[in-house]
Amino acid sequence: MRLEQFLINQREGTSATSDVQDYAAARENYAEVGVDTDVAVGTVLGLPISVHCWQADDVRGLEVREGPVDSGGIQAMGNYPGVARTGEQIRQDFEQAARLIPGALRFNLHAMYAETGRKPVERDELTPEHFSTWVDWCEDHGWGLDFNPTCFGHRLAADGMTLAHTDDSIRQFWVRHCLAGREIAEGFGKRLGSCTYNIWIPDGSKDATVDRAGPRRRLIQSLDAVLQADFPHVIDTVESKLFGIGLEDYTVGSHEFYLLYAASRGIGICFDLGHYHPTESVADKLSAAVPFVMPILLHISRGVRWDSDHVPRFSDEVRAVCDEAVRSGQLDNILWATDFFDASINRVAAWVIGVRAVRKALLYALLEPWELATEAERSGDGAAKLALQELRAELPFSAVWKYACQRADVPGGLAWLAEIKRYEQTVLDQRE
Ligand code: RNT
Ligand code: ZN
Repeated sequence: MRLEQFLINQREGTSATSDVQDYAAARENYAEVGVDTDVAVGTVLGLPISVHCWQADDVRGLEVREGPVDSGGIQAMGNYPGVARTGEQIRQDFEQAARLIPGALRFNLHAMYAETGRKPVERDELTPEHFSTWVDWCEDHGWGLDFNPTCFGHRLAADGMTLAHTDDSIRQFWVRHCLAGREIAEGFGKRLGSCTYNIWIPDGSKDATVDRAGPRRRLIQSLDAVLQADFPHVIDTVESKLFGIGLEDYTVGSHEFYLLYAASRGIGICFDLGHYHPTESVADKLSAAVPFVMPILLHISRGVRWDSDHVPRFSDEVRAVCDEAVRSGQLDNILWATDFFDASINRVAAWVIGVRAVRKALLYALLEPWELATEAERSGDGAAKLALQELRAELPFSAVWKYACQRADVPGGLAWLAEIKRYEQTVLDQRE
């Protein structure tokens, strides 16, 4: 079958009666293994996923700069047409994506998406007014809003150091920026409930680092200064990283550094799926960290060979993280967010694929016959445990997913892709 015809068929879909019958049968199958599908669907649709704004424009931001665009710290690869260039276009694209993603959403904004009219505004002078359009828009759509300081892509970050900089005036600039950001986050939180404020910095060095302690001491000082004020509506988190391009030898904010910093200061931690050694399991970190550090913010990403920020899929890694989040009974202490930027494919489709994959993996986790498997594990019946894990792949998951999509009033199957194609032709292709 040709792709075009296939997509038309998908849009027309199966009959609603057969979907209802499929779900009824699936619900019985799952009940036999002790799983209540109605509860799982209700839970999964209620879990907010905070979707990053930066997939829309390849992490360019909206800053009005006097000089040339400053690069450094982060890079998106590809030049697929239709990239959003204004706040208006980002909002339009996300509204389109959101129509195709089931369940509760939040939006996740970086400071460099300030809308300052035509005026250049330095990052340490940003105020809540520069983001008022974003907050109003989120409120109108019933989405929460999260925030991040932008400590990259700036002339004062060009040498790869920000909050850990040796030059005190540069370090103070970034402290002021992060403080201004927290105040903005407090405004978002006050208005919409709460706001996660995640600090990631690129700081590191390329080779043969001889002073690893100094930058870490300075980072502690900077973070303490940033976190001093009490902002009750802000959930503070810090995000570690293994390395950056051009900063391969040393990362100031390493995993140990931030995990211990967060534990000692009573703030949250962010685990990004692309920020560890390729065989290291983020899933296993959840139950290890959560007794000491809460909440855990997850940046769901997909590294291919390295921290490449590919679009997440319903992959072993994502499923393992979701399984662990559910199994550990810690869903209340885990915040779900996405973080990827693929500029080589339709960017709205990238959002839809990535966020649907996370939601799908969460539903898959909620449908695990976990009670039976733990009974097998506790009684030492390893074979039964393994067999139950295998049985998951034989249960009618797709009928439940389809039902969840229906309940959320978004298309199941690939019907959404036809929508994206239409949007590409009518909107994205018209952009220069
Ligand atoms: C970078 C971190 C960070 C960024 C965003 C843009 O490696 O993952 O989360 O992707 O802040
Ligand atoms: Zn991240």
